[in-house]
Amino acid sequence: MAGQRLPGTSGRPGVARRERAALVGLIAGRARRLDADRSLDELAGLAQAAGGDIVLRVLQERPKPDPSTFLGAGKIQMLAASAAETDVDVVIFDNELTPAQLRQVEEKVGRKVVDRTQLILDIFARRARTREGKLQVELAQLKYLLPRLVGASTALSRLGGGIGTRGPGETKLETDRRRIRTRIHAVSEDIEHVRKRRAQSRERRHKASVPTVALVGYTNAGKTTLFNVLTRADAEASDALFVTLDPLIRPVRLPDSRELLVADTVGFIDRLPHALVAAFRATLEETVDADLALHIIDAAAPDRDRRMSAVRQVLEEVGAVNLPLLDVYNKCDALTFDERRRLQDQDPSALCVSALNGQGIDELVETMTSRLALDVQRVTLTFDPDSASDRDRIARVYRHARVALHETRDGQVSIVADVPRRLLGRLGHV
Ligand SMILES: Nc1nc2c(ncn2[C@@H]2O[C@H](COP(=O)(O)OP(=O)(O)OP(=O)(O)O)[C@@H](O)[C@H]2O)c(=O)[nH]1
Ligand SMILES: [Mg+2]
Repeated sequence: MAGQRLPGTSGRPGVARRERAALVGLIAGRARRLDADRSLDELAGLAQAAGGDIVLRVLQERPKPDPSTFLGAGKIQMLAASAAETDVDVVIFDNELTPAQLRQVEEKVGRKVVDRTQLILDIFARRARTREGKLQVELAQLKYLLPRLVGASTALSRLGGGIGTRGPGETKLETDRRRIRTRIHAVSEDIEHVRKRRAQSRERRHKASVPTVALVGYTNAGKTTLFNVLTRADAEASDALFVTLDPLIRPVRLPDSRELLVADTVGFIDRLPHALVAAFRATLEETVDADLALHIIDAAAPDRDRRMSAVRQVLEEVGAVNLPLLDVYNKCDALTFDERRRLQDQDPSALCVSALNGQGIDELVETMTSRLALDVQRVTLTFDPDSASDRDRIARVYRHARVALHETRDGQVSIVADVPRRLLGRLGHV
Protein backbone atom coordinates (compact mmCIF):
# COMPACT_ATOMS: atom_id res chain seq x y z
CA MET A 1 0.00 0.00 0.00
CA ALA A 2 1.17 3.47 -0.75
CA GLY A 3 3.15 5.09 1.97
CA GLN A 4 3.45 1.97 4.08
CA ARG A 5 6.96 0.99 4.94
CA LEU A 6 7.88 -2.62 5.40
CA PRO A 7 9.80 -2.40 8.65
CA GLY A 8 13.26 -3.85 8.64
CA THR A 9 13.29 -4.81 4.99
CA SER A 10 15.25 -1.90 3.70
CA GLY A 11 18.69 -0.60 4.32
CA ARG A 12 17.43 2.91 3.82
CA PRO A 13 14.90 3.97 6.42
CA GLY A 14 11.51 4.96 5.07
CA VAL A 15 11.95 3.13 1.77
CA ALA A 16 9.99 -0.08 1.31
CA ARG A 17 11.71 -2.97 -0.39
CA ARG A 18 9.61 -5.79 -1.73
CA GLU A 19 10.53 -9.09 -0.12
CA ARG A 20 11.57 -12.13 -2.11
CA ALA A 21 9.11 -14.88 -1.26
CA ALA A 22 9.03 -18.65 -1.66
CA LEU A 23 5.64 -20.39 -1.71
CA VAL A 24 5.21 -23.89 -0.31
CA GLY A 25 2.18 -26.13 -0.72
CA LEU A 26 1.24 -29.70 0.01
CA ILE A 27 -0.72 -32.13 -2.14
CA ALA A 28 -2.09 -34.26 0.65
CA GLY A 29 -4.17 -37.42 0.53
CA ARG A 30 -6.47 -37.49 -2.48
CA ALA A 31 -6.03 -33.80 -3.33
CA ARG A 32 -5.44 -33.05 -7.00
CA ARG A 33 -2.31 -31.34 -8.29
CA LEU A 34 -4.45 -28.86 -10.22
CA ASP A 35 -6.23 -27.76 -7.04
CA ALA A 36 -2.96 -27.43 -5.16
CA ASP A 37 -1.55 -25.41 -8.04
CA ARG A 38 -4.53 -23.05 -8.05
CA SER A 39 -4.34 -22.72 -4.31
CA LEU A 40 -0.68 -21.75 -4.70
CA ASP A 41 -1.66 -19.19 -7.38
CA GLU A 42 -4.05 -17.68 -4.89
CA LEU A 43 -1.32 -17.69 -2.24
CA ALA A 44 0.86 -15.82 -4.75
CA GLY A 45 -1.84 -13.13 -5.04
CA LEU A 46 -1.96 -12.86 -1.26
CA ALA A 47 1.83 -12.67 -0.98
CA GLN A 48 1.91 -9.91 -3.58
CA ALA A 49 -0.77 -8.01 -1.71
CA ALA A 50 1.50 -8.23 1.36
CA GLY A 51 4.46 -6.77 -0.52
CA GLY A 52 6.20 -9.92 -1.73
CA ASP A 53 7.68 -10.95 -5.09
CA ILE A 54 7.47 -14.66 -5.79
CA VAL A 55 10.82 -16.19 -6.66
CA LEU A 56 10.19 -19.85 -5.84
CA ARG A 57 7.28 -22.33 -5.76
CA VAL A 58 7.52 -25.70 -4.07
CA LEU A 59 4.80 -28.38 -4.02
CA GLN A 60 5.19 -31.69 -2.23
CA GLU A 61 3.01 -34.73 -2.56
CA ARG A 62 2.68 -36.72 0.67
CA PRO A 63 -0.19 -38.45 2.43
CA LYS A 64 -0.17 -35.98 5.30
CA PRO A 65 2.05 -33.26 6.76
CA ASP A 66 5.07 -34.30 8.77
CA PRO A 67 4.16 -33.55 12.41
CA SER A 68 7.42 -31.78 13.17
CA THR A 69 8.63 -30.23 9.90
CA PHE A 70 5.45 -30.23 7.78
CA LEU A 71 7.41 -31.27 4.67
CA GLY A 72 9.53 -34.41 4.49
CA ALA A 73 13.20 -34.23 5.48
CA GLY A 74 14.51 -34.37 1.90
CA LYS A 75 12.12 -31.67 0.71
CA ILE A 76 13.10 -29.41 3.58
CA GLN A 77 16.75 -29.75 2.62
CA MET A 78 15.94 -28.97 -0.98
CA LEU A 79 13.89 -25.96 0.12
CA ALA A 80 16.79 -24.66 2.21
CA ALA A 81 19.19 -24.98 -0.74
CA SER A 82 16.84 -23.35 -3.29
CA ALA A 83 15.95 -20.59 -0.86
CA ALA A 84 19.62 -19.77 -0.40
CA GLU A 85 20.23 -19.89 -4.14
CA THR A 86 17.36 -17.54 -4.98
CA ASP A 87 18.05 -15.28 -2.01
CA VAL A 88 14.63 -15.75 -0.43
CA ASP A 89 13.62 -13.46 2.45
CA VAL A 90 10.46 -15.24 3.49
CA VAL A 91 9.02 -18.75 3.06
CA ILE A 92 5.23 -18.77 2.94
CA PHE A 93 3.27 -21.97 3.61
CA ASP A 94 -0.17 -22.47 2.08
CA ASN A 95 -1.43 -24.02 5.32
CA GLU A 96 -1.57 -23.13 8.96
CA LEU A 97 1.48 -24.55 10.74
CA THR A 98 1.61 -25.53 14.38
CA PRO A 99 3.90 -23.34 16.50
CA ALA A 100 6.36 -26.25 16.74
CA GLN A 101 6.39 -26.81 12.97
CA LEU A 102 6.96 -23.12 12.41
CA ARG A 103 10.03 -23.14 14.65
CA GLN A 104 11.44 -26.37 13.21
CA VAL A 105 11.09 -25.24 9.60
CA GLU A 106 12.57 -21.85 10.40
CA GLU A 107 15.56 -23.49 12.00
CA LYS A 108 16.13 -25.92 9.15
CA VAL A 109 15.60 -23.46 6.31
CA GLY A 110 17.25 -20.50 7.99
CA ARG A 111 14.70 -18.01 6.67
CA LYS A 112 11.68 -16.29 8.08
CA VAL A 113 8.66 -18.61 7.83
CA VAL A 114 5.07 -17.39 7.61
CA ASP A 115 1.92 -19.49 7.29
CA ARG A 116 -1.25 -18.76 5.32
CA THR A 117 -3.10 -17.46 8.37
CA GLN A 118 -0.35 -15.02 9.29
CA LEU A 119 -0.20 -13.82 5.71
CA ILE A 120 -3.92 -13.07 5.58
CA LEU A 121 -3.77 -11.35 8.96
CA ASP A 122 -0.86 -9.31 7.65
CA ILE A 123 -2.80 -8.09 4.62
CA PHE A 124 -5.73 -7.16 6.80
CA ALA A 125 -3.36 -5.23 9.07
CA ARG A 126 -2.06 -3.27 6.06
CA ARG A 127 -5.54 -2.55 4.73
CA ALA A 128 -7.26 -1.54 7.96
CA ARG A 129 -8.01 2.17 7.82
CA THR A 130 -10.73 2.88 10.33
CA ARG A 131 -10.53 2.43 14.08
CA GLU A 132 -13.06 -0.36 13.84
CA GLY A 133 -11.08 -2.24 11.18
CA LYS A 134 -7.85 -1.84 13.12
CA LEU A 135 -9.42 -3.12 16.33
CA GLN A 136 -10.81 -6.17 14.59
CA VAL A 137 -7.49 -7.05 12.98
CA GLU A 138 -5.66 -6.52 16.24
CA LEU A 139 -8.02 -8.89 18.03
CA ALA A 140 -7.48 -11.58 15.39
CA GLN A 141 -3.71 -11.15 15.56
CA LEU A 142 -3.64 -11.33 19.34
CA LYS A 143 -5.73 -14.49 19.28
CA TYR A 144 -3.38 -16.03 16.74
CA LEU A 145 -0.40 -14.99 18.81
CA LEU A 146 -1.51 -16.21 22.23
CA PRO A 147 -1.07 -19.97 21.77
CA ARG A 148 2.19 -19.28 19.97
CA LEU A 149 3.83 -17.53 22.87
CA VAL A 150 5.11 -20.80 24.35
CA GLY A 151 8.46 -20.43 22.68
CA ALA A 152 8.54 -16.74 23.26
CA SER A 153 12.29 -16.38 22.96
CA THR A 154 12.30 -17.79 19.43
CA ALA A 155 9.17 -15.88 18.55
CA LEU A 156 10.77 -12.66 19.70
CA SER A 157 13.81 -13.24 17.55
CA ARG A 158 11.51 -13.44 14.54
CA LEU A 159 10.76 -9.77 14.73
CA GLY A 160 12.93 -8.94 11.76
CA GLY A 161 10.01 -7.11 10.21
CA GLY A 162 8.26 -7.51 6.87
CA ILE A 163 5.57 -9.98 5.90
CA GLY A 164 3.91 -11.61 8.87
CA THR A 165 5.26 -9.25 11.47
CA ARG A 166 3.17 -6.15 10.95
CA GLY A 167 0.50 -4.91 13.28
CA PRO A 168 0.24 -4.96 17.00
CA GLY A 169 2.65 -7.90 17.30
CA GLU A 170 5.64 -5.62 16.95
CA THR A 171 5.15 -3.92 20.26
CA LYS A 172 2.78 -6.33 22.00
CA LEU A 173 5.05 -9.33 21.54
CA GLU A 174 7.30 -7.98 24.24
CA THR A 175 4.56 -8.35 26.75
CA ASP A 176 3.67 -11.63 28.41
CA ARG A 177 0.59 -13.75 27.94
CA ARG A 178 -1.22 -12.14 30.81
CA ARG A 179 -0.86 -8.73 29.27
CA ILE A 180 -1.98 -10.03 25.89
CA ARG A 181 -5.07 -11.46 27.53
CA THR A 182 -5.78 -8.09 29.13
CA ARG A 183 -5.41 -6.44 25.73
CA ILE A 184 -7.71 -9.04 24.12
CA HIS A 185 -10.26 -8.19 26.76
CA ALA A 186 -9.97 -4.43 26.18
CA VAL A 187 -10.12 -4.73 22.38
CA SER A 188 -13.10 -7.07 22.61
CA GLU A 189 -14.92 -4.51 24.73
CA ASP A 190 -14.22 -1.75 22.23
CA ILE A 191 -15.47 -3.97 19.42
CA GLU A 192 -18.57 -4.73 21.47
CA HIS A 193 -19.29 -0.99 21.58
CA VAL A 194 -18.90 -0.80 17.83
CA ARG A 195 -21.29 -3.73 17.46
CA LYS A 196 -23.89 -2.06 19.64
CA ARG A 197 -23.61 1.16 17.66
CA ARG A 198 -24.00 -0.70 14.41
CA ALA A 199 -26.98 -2.64 15.75
CA GLN A 200 -28.63 0.64 16.79
CA SER A 201 -28.21 2.21 13.39
CA ARG A 202 -29.53 -0.98 11.77
CA GLU A 203 -32.53 -0.74 14.05
CA ARG A 204 -33.10 2.87 13.00
CA ARG A 205 -32.90 1.91 9.33
CA HIS A 206 -35.30 -0.91 9.93
CA LYS A 207 -37.78 1.46 11.57
CA ALA A 208 -37.49 3.81 8.63
CA SER A 209 -38.24 0.66 6.61
CA VAL A 210 -35.45 1.17 4.11
CA PRO A 211 -34.30 -2.30 3.06
CA THR A 212 -30.61 -3.17 2.95
CA VAL A 213 -28.92 -5.22 0.28
CA ALA A 214 -25.47 -6.58 1.16
CA LEU A 215 -22.87 -7.48 -1.42
CA VAL A 216 -21.00 -10.61 -0.44
CA GLY A 217 -18.49 -12.69 -2.31
CA TYR A 218 -14.98 -13.91 -2.77
CA THR A 219 -12.23 -11.33 -2.66
CA ASN A 220 -11.69 -9.64 -6.05
CA ALA A 221 -15.11 -10.71 -7.40
CA GLY A 222 -15.96 -7.10 -8.22
CA LYS A 223 -18.17 -6.19 -5.24
CA THR A 224 -16.86 -2.65 -4.88
CA THR A 225 -16.99 -2.02 -8.63
CA LEU A 226 -20.63 -3.11 -8.64
CA PHE A 227 -21.31 -1.10 -5.48
CA ASN A 228 -19.98 1.99 -7.26
CA VAL A 229 -22.15 1.30 -10.30
CA LEU A 230 -25.27 0.85 -8.16
CA THR A 231 -24.67 3.80 -5.84
CA ARG A 232 -22.70 6.07 -8.19
CA ALA A 233 -20.00 6.22 -5.52
CA ASP A 234 -16.27 6.06 -6.01
CA ALA A 235 -15.00 3.63 -3.39
CA GLU A 236 -11.60 2.07 -4.03
CA ALA A 237 -11.74 -0.98 -6.30
CA SER A 238 -8.58 -2.73 -7.35
CA ASP A 239 -7.13 -5.96 -8.59
CA ALA A 240 -5.33 -6.48 -5.29
CA LEU A 241 -6.91 -8.83 -2.74
CA PHE A 242 -8.87 -7.61 0.28
CA VAL A 243 -9.08 -3.97 -0.77
CA THR A 244 -12.29 -3.42 1.17
CA LEU A 245 -12.34 -4.08 4.90
CA ASP A 246 -14.83 -1.67 6.39
CA PRO A 247 -18.45 -1.87 5.42
CA LEU A 248 -19.69 1.00 3.32
CA ILE A 249 -23.41 1.70 3.18
CA ARG A 250 -24.94 4.03 0.64
CA PRO A 251 -28.50 4.75 -0.44
CA VAL A 252 -29.67 3.95 -3.92
CA ARG A 253 -32.61 5.88 -5.24
CA LEU A 254 -34.55 4.14 -7.95
CA PRO A 255 -36.14 6.17 -10.75
CA ASP A 256 -39.56 6.34 -9.08
CA SER A 257 -37.98 7.55 -5.82
CA ARG A 258 -38.07 4.21 -4.04
CA GLU A 259 -35.02 3.85 -1.86
CA LEU A 260 -32.81 1.03 -0.70
CA LEU A 261 -29.42 0.78 0.97
CA VAL A 262 -26.50 -1.13 -0.47
CA ALA A 263 -23.67 -2.37 1.74
CA ASP A 264 -20.23 -3.28 0.42
CA THR A 265 -18.07 -5.29 2.75
CA VAL A 266 -15.01 -7.44 3.29
CA GLY A 267 -14.39 -10.19 0.76
CA PHE A 268 -14.12 -13.84 1.67
CA ILE A 269 -11.47 -16.40 0.81
CA ASP A 270 -10.98 -20.12 1.12
CA ARG A 271 -9.83 -21.05 4.63
CA LEU A 272 -10.38 -17.58 6.03
CA PRO A 273 -8.67 -17.71 9.44
CA HIS A 274 -11.23 -18.49 12.08
CA ALA A 275 -9.87 -15.81 14.44
CA LEU A 276 -10.45 -13.28 11.69
CA VAL A 277 -14.03 -14.33 11.06
CA ALA A 278 -14.71 -14.13 14.78
CA ALA A 279 -13.05 -10.72 15.08
CA PHE A 280 -14.94 -9.35 12.08
CA ARG A 281 -18.32 -10.29 13.47
CA ALA A 282 -19.33 -6.66 13.96
CA THR A 283 -18.64 -6.00 10.29
CA LEU A 284 -20.16 -9.23 9.09
CA GLU A 285 -23.36 -8.71 11.04
CA GLU A 286 -24.08 -5.92 8.62
CA THR A 287 -24.38 -8.70 6.06
CA VAL A 288 -26.20 -11.21 8.22
CA ASP A 289 -28.93 -8.71 9.05
CA ALA A 290 -29.49 -7.54 5.49
CA ASP A 291 -32.85 -8.05 3.80
CA LEU A 292 -31.13 -9.56 0.79
CA ALA A 293 -27.57 -10.54 -0.05
CA LEU A 294 -26.18 -10.51 -3.55
CA HIS A 295 -23.56 -13.21 -3.90
CA ILE A 296 -21.15 -11.61 -6.36
CA ILE A 297 -19.32 -14.30 -8.31
CA ASP A 298 -16.34 -13.80 -10.59
CA ALA A 299 -17.84 -15.69 -13.53
CA ALA A 300 -14.48 -15.82 -15.27
CA ALA A 301 -12.51 -17.39 -12.41
CA PRO A 302 -11.26 -20.85 -13.37
CA ASP A 303 -12.06 -22.20 -9.89
CA ARG A 304 -15.45 -20.49 -9.69
CA ASP A 305 -17.25 -23.37 -7.96
CA ARG A 306 -14.65 -23.71 -5.24
CA ARG A 307 -14.89 -19.98 -4.53
CA MET A 308 -18.68 -20.13 -4.42
CA SER A 309 -18.62 -22.88 -1.85
CA ALA A 310 -15.97 -21.05 0.19
CA VAL A 311 -18.31 -18.04 0.37
CA ARG A 312 -21.28 -20.18 1.40
CA GLN A 313 -19.13 -21.77 4.07
CA VAL A 314 -18.12 -18.42 5.58
CA LEU A 315 -21.74 -17.26 5.50
CA GLU A 316 -22.67 -20.36 7.42
CA GLU A 317 -19.88 -19.72 9.88
CA VAL A 318 -21.19 -16.22 10.64
CA GLY A 319 -24.71 -17.53 11.10
CA ALA A 320 -26.20 -16.17 7.88
CA VAL A 321 -28.26 -19.27 7.24
CA ASN A 322 -31.61 -17.61 6.67
CA LEU A 323 -30.27 -14.76 4.59
CA PRO A 324 -32.02 -14.59 1.20
CA LEU A 325 -29.22 -15.01 -1.32
CA LEU A 326 -29.22 -14.04 -4.99
CA ASP A 327 -26.37 -15.35 -7.15
CA VAL A 328 -24.97 -12.66 -9.45
CA TYR A 329 -22.35 -13.66 -12.01
CA ASN A 330 -20.11 -10.65 -12.57
CA LYS A 331 -17.34 -10.09 -15.16
CA CYS A 332 -19.54 -11.68 -17.83
CA ASP A 333 -17.80 -9.40 -20.33
CA ALA A 334 -14.75 -11.64 -19.84
CA LEU A 335 -16.63 -14.82 -20.85
CA THR A 336 -16.66 -16.27 -24.34
CA PHE A 337 -20.00 -16.92 -25.99
CA ASP A 338 -19.69 -20.64 -25.21
CA GLU A 339 -18.78 -20.06 -21.58
CA ARG A 340 -21.84 -17.87 -21.18
CA ARG A 341 -24.07 -20.49 -22.71
CA ARG A 342 -22.66 -23.14 -20.42
CA LEU A 343 -23.31 -20.93 -17.43
CA GLN A 344 -26.93 -20.35 -18.47
CA ASP A 345 -27.42 -24.08 -19.06
CA GLN A 346 -26.00 -24.87 -15.66
CA ASP A 347 -28.09 -22.22 -13.90
CA PRO A 348 -30.99 -20.94 -16.03
CA SER A 349 -31.90 -18.25 -13.50
CA ALA A 350 -28.32 -16.93 -13.35
CA LEU A 351 -27.98 -13.19 -13.55
CA CYS A 352 -25.08 -12.37 -15.82
CA VAL A 353 -23.74 -8.85 -15.35
CA SER A 354 -20.69 -6.74 -15.95
CA ALA A 355 -19.95 -4.04 -13.41
CA LEU A 356 -17.34 -2.84 -15.87
CA ASN A 357 -19.55 -2.14 -18.91
CA GLY A 358 -22.96 -1.97 -17.26
CA GLN A 359 -24.36 -5.02 -19.02
CA GLY A 360 -27.23 -6.69 -17.10
CA ILE A 361 -27.34 -4.03 -14.37
CA ASP A 362 -30.92 -2.91 -15.14
CA GLU A 363 -32.13 -6.47 -14.93
CA LEU A 364 -30.24 -6.90 -11.66
CA VAL A 365 -31.91 -3.82 -10.14
CA GLU A 366 -35.29 -5.10 -11.28
CA THR A 367 -34.68 -8.52 -9.72
CA MET A 368 -33.50 -6.91 -6.50
CA THR A 369 -36.58 -4.73 -6.21
CA SER A 370 -38.97 -7.57 -6.78
CA ARG A 371 -37.08 -9.83 -4.35
CA LEU A 372 -37.33 -7.04 -1.77
CA ALA A 373 -40.98 -6.53 -2.61
CA LEU A 374 -40.17 -2.95 -3.40
CA ASP A 375 -42.38 -3.13 -6.44
CA VAL A 376 -45.55 -1.18 -5.87
CA GLN A 377 -49.18 -2.07 -5.82
CA ARG A 378 -52.04 0.44 -6.20
CA VAL A 379 -54.33 0.31 -3.17
CA THR A 380 -57.12 2.34 -1.61
CA LEU A 381 -56.71 3.09 2.09
CA THR A 382 -59.27 4.64 4.41
CA PHE A 383 -58.56 6.44 7.64
CA ASP A 384 -60.39 8.10 10.48
CA PRO A 385 -59.05 11.67 10.61
CA ASP A 386 -60.04 12.00 14.28
CA SER A 387 -57.79 9.14 15.35
CA ALA A 388 -54.22 10.10 16.28
CA SER A 389 -52.85 6.73 15.16
CA ASP A 390 -54.60 7.04 11.80
CA ARG A 391 -53.11 10.49 11.34
CA ASP A 392 -49.67 8.89 11.92
CA ARG A 393 -50.47 6.27 9.33
CA ILE A 394 -51.47 8.92 6.81
CA ALA A 395 -48.11 10.65 7.37
CA ARG A 396 -46.36 7.30 6.81
CA VAL A 397 -48.24 6.73 3.56
CA TYR A 398 -47.01 10.09 2.31
CA ARG A 399 -43.46 9.22 3.35
CA HIS A 400 -43.25 5.79 1.75
CA ALA A 401 -45.76 5.68 -1.06
CA ARG A 402 -46.80 7.77 -4.01
CA VAL A 403 -50.26 9.25 -3.41
CA ALA A 404 -52.50 9.42 -6.48
CA LEU A 405 -55.69 10.65 -4.81
CA HIS A 406 -56.61 11.99 -1.37
CA GLU A 407 -60.20 12.86 -0.51
CA THR A 408 -62.40 13.23 2.53
CA ARG A 409 -65.93 11.94 2.30
CA ASP A 410 -68.48 11.24 5.04
CA GLY A 411 -65.90 11.99 7.70
CA GLN A 412 -63.45 9.42 6.28
CA VAL A 413 -60.15 10.03 4.54
CA SER A 414 -59.68 7.94 1.47
CA ILE A 415 -56.25 7.69 -0.15
CA VAL A 416 -55.35 5.93 -3.37
CA ALA A 417 -51.62 5.26 -3.42
CA ASP A 418 -48.88 3.16 -4.99
CA VAL A 419 -47.44 1.33 -2.01
CA PRO A 420 -44.31 -0.85 -2.04
CA ARG A 421 -45.50 -4.41 -1.52
CA ARG A 422 -43.33 -4.93 1.55
CA LEU A 423 -45.10 -2.09 3.38
CA LEU A 424 -48.67 -3.08 2.60
CA GLY A 425 -49.22 -4.70 5.98
CA ARG A 426 -47.72 -1.88 7.97
CA LEU A 427 -49.49 0.98 6.21
CA GLY A 428 -52.92 -0.44 6.80
CA HIS A 429 -54.04 -1.98 3.54
CA VAL A 430 -57.83 -1.96 3.31
N1 LIG B 1 -13.59 -7.67 -16.72
C1 LIG B 1 -14.20 -7.24 -15.63
N2 LIG B 1 -13.47 -6.86 -14.53
C2 LIG B 1 -14.14 -6.43 -13.44
C3 LIG B 1 -15.56 -6.34 -13.41
N3 LIG B 1 -15.92 -5.90 -12.17
C4 LIG B 1 -14.77 -5.70 -11.49
N4 LIG B 1 -13.69 -6.01 -12.24
C5 LIG B 1 -12.27 -5.92 -11.86
O1 LIG B 1 -12.00 -6.86 -10.82
C6 LIG B 1 -11.05 -6.34 -9.90
C7 LIG B 1 -11.59 -6.41 -8.48
O2 LIG B 1 -12.66 -5.52 -8.33
P1 LIG B 1 -13.15 -4.99 -6.90
O3 LIG B 1 -14.44 -4.27 -7.16
O4 LIG B 1 -12.07 -4.27 -6.17
O5 LIG B 1 -13.43 -6.38 -6.18
P2 LIG B 1 -13.92 -6.64 -4.66
O6 LIG B 1 -14.82 -7.83 -4.73
O7 LIG B 1 -14.48 -5.40 -4.08
O8 LIG B 1 -12.54 -7.04 -3.97
P3 LIG B 1 -12.09 -6.94 -2.40
O9 LIG B 1 -12.61 -5.68 -1.82
O10 LIG B 1 -10.61 -6.97 -2.52
O11 LIG B 1 -12.64 -8.16 -1.75
C8 LIG B 1 -10.75 -4.91 -10.37
O12 LIG B 1 -9.56 -4.93 -11.11
C9 LIG B 1 -11.95 -4.57 -11.23
O13 LIG B 1 -11.65 -3.63 -12.24
C10 LIG B 1 -16.29 -6.75 -14.59
O14 LIG B 1 -17.53 -6.72 -14.66
N5 LIG B 1 -15.56 -7.18 -15.64
MG1 LIG C 1 -13.92 -4.34 -2.45
